[in-house]
Amino acid sequence: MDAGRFDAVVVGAGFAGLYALIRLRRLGFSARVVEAGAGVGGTWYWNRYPGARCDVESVQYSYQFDDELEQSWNWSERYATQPEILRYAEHVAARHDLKRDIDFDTRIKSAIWDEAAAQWTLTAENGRRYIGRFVVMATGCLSAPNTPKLPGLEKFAGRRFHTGHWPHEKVDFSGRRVAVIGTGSSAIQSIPLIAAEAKSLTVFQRTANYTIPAHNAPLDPAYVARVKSDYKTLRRRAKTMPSGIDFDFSPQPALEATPVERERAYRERWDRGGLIFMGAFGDLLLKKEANDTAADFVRARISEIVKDPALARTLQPTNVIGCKRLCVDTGYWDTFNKPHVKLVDLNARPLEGFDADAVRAGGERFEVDDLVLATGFDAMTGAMLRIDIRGKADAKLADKWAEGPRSYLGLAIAGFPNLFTVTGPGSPSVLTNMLPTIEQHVEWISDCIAHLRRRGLARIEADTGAEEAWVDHNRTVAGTTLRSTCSSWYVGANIAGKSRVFMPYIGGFPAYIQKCEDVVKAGYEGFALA
Ligand code: N01
Repeated sequence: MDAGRFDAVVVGAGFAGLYALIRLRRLGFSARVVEAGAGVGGTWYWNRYPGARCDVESVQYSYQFDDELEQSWNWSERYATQPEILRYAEHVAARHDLKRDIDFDTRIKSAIWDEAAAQWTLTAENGRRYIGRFVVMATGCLSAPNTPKLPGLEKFAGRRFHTGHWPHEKVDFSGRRVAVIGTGSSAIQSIPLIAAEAKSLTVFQRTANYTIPAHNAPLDPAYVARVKSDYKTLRRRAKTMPSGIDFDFSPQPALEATPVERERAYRERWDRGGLIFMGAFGDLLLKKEANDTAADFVRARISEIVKDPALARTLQPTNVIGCKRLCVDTGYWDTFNKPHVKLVDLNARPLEGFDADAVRAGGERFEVDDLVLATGFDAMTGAMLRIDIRGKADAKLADKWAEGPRSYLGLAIAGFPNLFTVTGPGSPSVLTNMLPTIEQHVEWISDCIAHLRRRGLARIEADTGAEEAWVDHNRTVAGTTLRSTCSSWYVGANIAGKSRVFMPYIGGFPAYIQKCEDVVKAGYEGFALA
């Protein structure tokens, strides 16, 4: 069943896919977006678990390409909830009349390059075939849910949920005995709300995690008016920050401050709330001794909040703070003071299996009605590799990436001509505010396709040498920070058998933008154009 022939086929209708469609249309290209879900929004379409919200402040987690949208849209809270972000995505789709060029409920299963015709054929699970001169993979970084192989999971007969693939209708936990497996961001956001409803909650923790209070609140209209009166300056400042977030970052090394100064700085940021905590000093992610001072501060807060000292100790993380993605919460630690909430440390009591009505760990049976898997994603590469992507000489992307992803700038892959990745591995992506990063990539990609048209060229491909050099550079930069040192999804450690490679580019958004611009100025250096 032929869906048609397009200048570009875009896979995914999250924020990246929506903006790609807008840009390609504006440049006069024919484009089709193919989306597995029944609506737009990508990660915000799927992650509907209780408490899901963005940990980047709402005035910054928004598009900046559309001045009128920026002025007219009103976020209600400091950190937007999933339903509000989804409404925003829907609003953008309606405002730019995008849905007429999106095929929903259509999951792409393969993408095959035809060298002679210089085009891609994408085939969906429902049999629809799309021909595109270019493919834009807007498949997201955290969009392939990970259900680990837990022993005997299939025996569990109660209700089972995954935070990354949550039902559309409200899940009612009242009167139920609930188990949550995992203590990452999704668990930390959902646990307080599940606990508020459930008869009992048992949390199964493998690695204790750091979280900073959000201090979420309705947005002050005077603050919003100030932001809107000079949005451009805020956006410009944000682009000078490694994270792409207008952020109060102190370059002062923690180890040069006195203990009193450090305590004051951490306290002030803890009271303000959010990811900004890690901006207290410049060396927190560079030196273990510096990092320890911030980690000690958070461990002390856990001891203060959690009444039972033994429980507090089990909840205290021992690894580097900020090595795994820092979490932002509302009432997480305090939830463990509730008499109906229990913590099971899987290190002391390993997970043994499941019965129809129970989780078994450390020789004990924990009877539950509902099981919530907050076990994360096959990050950065999972969504791409769940598609059978074949480039020149029928080479499989899965083979090329068997030892970890290899990509030039996280934008293009040698051997896979005319295929672009938005926020792909090797780009700043998940280490930044995703919205500006997505916009920068989509603009680079669409400008590139327009450049090829102007020059009458049909094909672009990353050079193997340039890709190699970029992968090496990524590895070198990653090696300078503590972030590459722990078992996180950044390095693929959460997926059995996945190669351990630090996947996002950690050199910072400004350096990355500069590199992308230099490549263009030098005539698409590192690419072969034909
Ligand atoms: O997933 P995670 P997530 N047995 O991978 C545990 C973004 N996000 O969905 O740490 C037992 O962080 C695992 O344990 P361990 C954000 O970037 C953003 O929470 O591997 N446990 C861990 O505790 C975030 O980082 C927001 O030892 C197992 C948990 O499951 C990313 O998405 C909100 C296990 C998985 O945590 C992923 O977050 C939510 C096993 N076999 C998510 N396998 C915002 O605020 C895994 N675990 C924007």
